[in-house]
Amino acid sequence: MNKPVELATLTGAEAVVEMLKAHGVEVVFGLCGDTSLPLYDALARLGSIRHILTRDERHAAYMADGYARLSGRVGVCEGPSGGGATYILPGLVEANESSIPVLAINTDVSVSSRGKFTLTELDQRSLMKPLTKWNAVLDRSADIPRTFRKAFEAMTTGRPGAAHIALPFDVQNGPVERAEVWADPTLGRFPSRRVAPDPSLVELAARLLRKARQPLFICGGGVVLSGAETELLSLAELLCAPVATTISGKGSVDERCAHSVGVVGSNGGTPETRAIVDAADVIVFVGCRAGSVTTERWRHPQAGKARIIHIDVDPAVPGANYKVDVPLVGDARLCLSSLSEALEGYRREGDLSPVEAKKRAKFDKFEALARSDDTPIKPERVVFELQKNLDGDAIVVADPGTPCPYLSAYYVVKGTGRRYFSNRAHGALGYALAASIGAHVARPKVKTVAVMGDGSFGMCVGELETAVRLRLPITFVVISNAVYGWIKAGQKTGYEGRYFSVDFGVTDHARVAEAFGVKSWRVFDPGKLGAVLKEAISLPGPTLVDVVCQPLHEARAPVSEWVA
Ligand SMILES: Cc1ncc(C[n+]2csc(CCOP(=O)(O)OP(=O)(O)O)c2C)c(N)n1
Repeated sequence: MNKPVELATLTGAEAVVEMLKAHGVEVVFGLCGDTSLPLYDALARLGSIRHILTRDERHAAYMADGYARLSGRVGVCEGPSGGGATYILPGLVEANESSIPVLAINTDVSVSSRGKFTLTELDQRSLMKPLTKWNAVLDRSADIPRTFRKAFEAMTTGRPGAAHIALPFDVQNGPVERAEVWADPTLGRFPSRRVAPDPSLVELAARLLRKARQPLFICGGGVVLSGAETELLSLAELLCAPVATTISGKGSVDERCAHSVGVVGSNGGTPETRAIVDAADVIVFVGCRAGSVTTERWRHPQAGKARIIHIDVDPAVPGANYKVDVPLVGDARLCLSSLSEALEGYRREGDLSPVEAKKRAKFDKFEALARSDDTPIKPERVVFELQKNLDGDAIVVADPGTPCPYLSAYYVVKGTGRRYFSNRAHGALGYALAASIGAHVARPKVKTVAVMGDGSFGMCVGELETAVRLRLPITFVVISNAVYGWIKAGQKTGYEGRYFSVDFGVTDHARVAEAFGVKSWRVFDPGKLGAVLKEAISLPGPTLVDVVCQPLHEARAPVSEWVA
């Protein structure tokens, strides 16, 4: 029970709420528990922070992640001790590895109950340490203000990431001096406290770019995170350079523009986009880890074939995968604008028509399949009909399986900034539904769509209740094929079609969703898909379209090959 407190002091739980407010937090996603009762009472009494009750903590973290990606603010989620901590973990890991600032608070057993086999007791410090950018277990209520200040600073400066705070029951009830409750509100948004690159390295990079015959940008999530889209386009124009992206980098450049190559790599890239990478003699990676997927296991670009300039806010990234000619460590926006300044007076005469020709070839192949009336419905048709029926400002969230590679390759992002995303760090199935809820909360005026496989549906279906309870006008699209299709396709290409334990039973996802109160359709006929999507997208509440789709092992691979 909360004891009466003196005016100059707050309870620990009240101080937590005030510290969140001081950092500009407006919404918290989470799920209640015994150890969280003081925190819930403080949230109820102190008002102003909206609490979105979720149906499991994993999805609370995914919602916070989607919210952060769209709002530019720290996403906050919470859960109780024990299972609440182990369940919140997957979402925190994804956010941390994807450089998204998410703060998870798990309440905990009392400090005074530690080591007594107390129900739900767990070593939260050790559990979270390797998987977050920063974490702490509170032992005294007096430490609450500085612990929260440190968490926000860690999450939003440098490479953004996730933080975790364990908040014991008795710490929530102890006293905190009101005067200690203060914050720098700019740390509630990201990136905060941007850092500029070393000017001598900027000069070196500019010198290399002046000599480039065919420069190319490969942009990861860092461009959108930094809000560096304008600076990127100016530099690309100056150099007459094509701009390719990773999946997380979609939104770095308007994909309709002449500079845009689209997505490269083994999950969304095509032979045409690969050819553009292979043609470059100077590659500028921007906010991109040059990981296995983007580079098709470090084969495109081939080591030593192109000179490399690598821009990243994390000093550990340049040089991790390629011998780098110039590492530029700093905020992407500041690095790109410094490079433009260093290139003042220079303009490369170039020709983007080969890029245009490759893009045309890629989309010609796509459109031939997208217009097919074959059943089961081809994945290309789903992308095509979605593209036709969505406004350019819509937000699309894709799960792994069929959705991510097909949408990454062929869904054209019109405009810049975050309009399309997927969980590219760990690629856990069942992310998109919850992340779309967070995204919608952050940007309620635009249409949000989540596209998932039926494997993913099985892992997130419970949150349909949340969408119905909150009457969220999100459209969920299920690619229904009764198989873990991506893996079956891997068995086809890599193991001579020895299919093993990848097929599961058919579910009518529309009927399941109807039972939750979601207006739903099950579509077999490709000719009807467009009209159904149009209606589903236009309705004011949650809708679900279950599309009976061709499985990946029978489809034309959207990717150059399957690589692990
Ligand atoms: C939590 C989790 N477990 C396993 C995997 C490995 N995995 C990657 S894709 C995939 C199959 C996806 O199946 P589904 O969602 O039905 O989509 P489909 O590939 O059939 O379109 C699996 C099992 C994963 N990504 N995440």
